[in-house]
Amino acid sequence: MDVLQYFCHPLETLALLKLRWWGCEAVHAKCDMKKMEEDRQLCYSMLKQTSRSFSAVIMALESDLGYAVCIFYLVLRALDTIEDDMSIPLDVKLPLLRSFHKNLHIPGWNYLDSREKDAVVLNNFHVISAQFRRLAKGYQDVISDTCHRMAEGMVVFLEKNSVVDTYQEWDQYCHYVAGLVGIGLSRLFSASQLEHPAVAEREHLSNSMGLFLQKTNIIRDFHEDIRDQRRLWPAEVLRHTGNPHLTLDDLLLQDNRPAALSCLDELVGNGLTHVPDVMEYLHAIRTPSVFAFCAIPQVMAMATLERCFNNPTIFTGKVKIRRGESAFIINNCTDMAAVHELFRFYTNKP
Ligand code: D9A
Repeated sequence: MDVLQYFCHPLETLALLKLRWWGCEAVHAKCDMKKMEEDRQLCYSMLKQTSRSFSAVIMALESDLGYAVCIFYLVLRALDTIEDDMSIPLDVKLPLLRSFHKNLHIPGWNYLDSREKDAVVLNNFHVISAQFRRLAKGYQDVISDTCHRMAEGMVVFLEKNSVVDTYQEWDQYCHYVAGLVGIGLSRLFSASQLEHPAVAEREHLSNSMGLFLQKTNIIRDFHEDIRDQRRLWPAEVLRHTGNPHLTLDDLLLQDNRPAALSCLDELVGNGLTHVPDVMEYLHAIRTPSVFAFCAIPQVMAMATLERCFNNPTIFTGKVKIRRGESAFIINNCTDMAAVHELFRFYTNKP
């Protein structure tokens, strides 16, 4: 554990201590676990298990919206786990995905054959779906419709061996696995009456909220994904290297580092094209807990993209932002001016 970072970045260390000891509004839980019925407690504990720093921000969401987002997150994690599980053969996976949204309405349905790290949400899916069926009808419709559209999209890409060729296909893939999540969440915000109906209507902005996060994850996780036989960078980027024989796997080779870095920087540039939409989306959010919930992941992604830019570590290992940096971002995503400041900081970082 390189302790040095705590001395080199005193503000971040302060933020870490502040978050650890005093917390902040953005992560101030609005629900008391102790008084909660058992199944609800189990859902919140699965949320903590499956999302690193994000569960606290979800638990800070007010009223029944917080629990609807908790269930939405767990249901999406279950869908994701089926899509990512390379041990599930395609002739089992495709029908599983196609009928996934129906299982939300089948008492007792769960899936016990996954060995993935988040298999807990599939093993206990019967608990999650029982809680889902107790949500307000408006929330249920958004969650099941979103799952249906996402699963249909995942099937399209799995049927063509998950090859992402052009930038247009990259946007399509990211729309299915992340853009639809942004659109679904905006519909939950409006259904809760905490946000204006226009937030749900402007689907293009909600889609960009998903694409900025998903493209950042795909850029950051290149080394790990290639190792796991997932090729999610658009092959079109290779065509700009002038070497027609280059494959995505070749980008890991030391000899191809200059070509690899130019591909990396081009994709970071493509990811940044979504920032104006992200700003316009956040500008329309009125409820402080919803604002923090939406802004924190976007600023984290911006910090991650800055760290990925022209960074050879992308091709040898894992790139991530410091824990202190995450804490600083969680403590300071309070309003639009602060978010503007943070985006300006990362944009202008030497
Ligand atoms: C989100 Cl309900 C995600 N994804 C995230 C997390 O943020 C988005 C999955 C399920 C839900 C929400 C998110 C948050 C707020 C508003 C949003 C939104 O739209 C309006 O989604 C677009 O990454 C996953 C997708 C990108 C596929 C949608 C943030 C999150 N961060 C991880 C860190 C990481 O590196 O994954 O989960 C974490 O903190 O554990």
